[in-house]
Amino acid sequence: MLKLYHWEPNANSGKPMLALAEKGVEYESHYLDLLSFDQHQPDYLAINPDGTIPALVDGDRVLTDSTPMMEYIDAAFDGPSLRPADPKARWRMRWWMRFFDSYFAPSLSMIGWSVFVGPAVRQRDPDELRAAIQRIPLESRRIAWRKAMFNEFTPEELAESRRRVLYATASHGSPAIRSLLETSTVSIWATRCRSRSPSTAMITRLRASWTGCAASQRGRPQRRRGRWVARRSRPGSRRSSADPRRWR
Ligand SMILES: N[C@@H](CCC(=O)N[C@@H](CS)C(=O)NCC(=O)O)C(=O)O
Repeated sequence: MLKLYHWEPNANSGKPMLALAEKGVEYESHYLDLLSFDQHQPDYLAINPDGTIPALVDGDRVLTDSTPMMEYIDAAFDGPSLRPADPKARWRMRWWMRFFDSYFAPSLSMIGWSVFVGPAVRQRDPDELRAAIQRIPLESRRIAWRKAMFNEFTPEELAESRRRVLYATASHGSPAIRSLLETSTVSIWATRCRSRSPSTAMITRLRASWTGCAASQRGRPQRRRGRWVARRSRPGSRRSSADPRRWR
């Protein structure tokens, strides 16, 4: 069965999760806790040596990078087509994904690292954090984690990220972007996503399986026997076709 190694259903992990939900494809979910650095552990690096999430395993093929991963999911499996057939609309789809991956997402991500990821881990033992940084395979990620952990993003870096996020999401971008935003704003897109039942059902199910875990961490997915499983699974089981809570 298809295996997806992922974090929460947001950002890069959310992309294949939404595509799989829309296609109605079952998969085995392997949750990695990004804040526990599961993605830098040897058993996951054996799957994706970059140590980033998500990774999709289909037979003997490991697929990384969430955007081509979504295109793969759409092309490889039955179900509703997720990409437009019209060449101009397909160009626009790819334009958006490229814009998102190369411009918008890194900026949004820096803000996320600064206001959420960094503060979430910063109170831990600094030696433990430095050791965690040493285990990160990609230099660019070692730098990003160090800046997040030790609050080292400069005001200039953060200001530029905020400017880019505003430019990408507000309606006062360049004329070219404005013309795209008029018909395809991020908010219209998000609203459409939320109104689609397969996507909403996926997110609702996921959140429900972790309800009440924020304060106590109880019910939080955890690594067990080297596998990423939902804590509420039957002992020894993973989310799979044998599991009544399988994700479809
Ligand atoms: N280009 C990759 C980027 C993946 C990526 O940056 N994932 C983030 C989570 S959204 C990650 O793994 N962060 C943890 C880390 O770098 O240690 C993709 O699109 O999948």
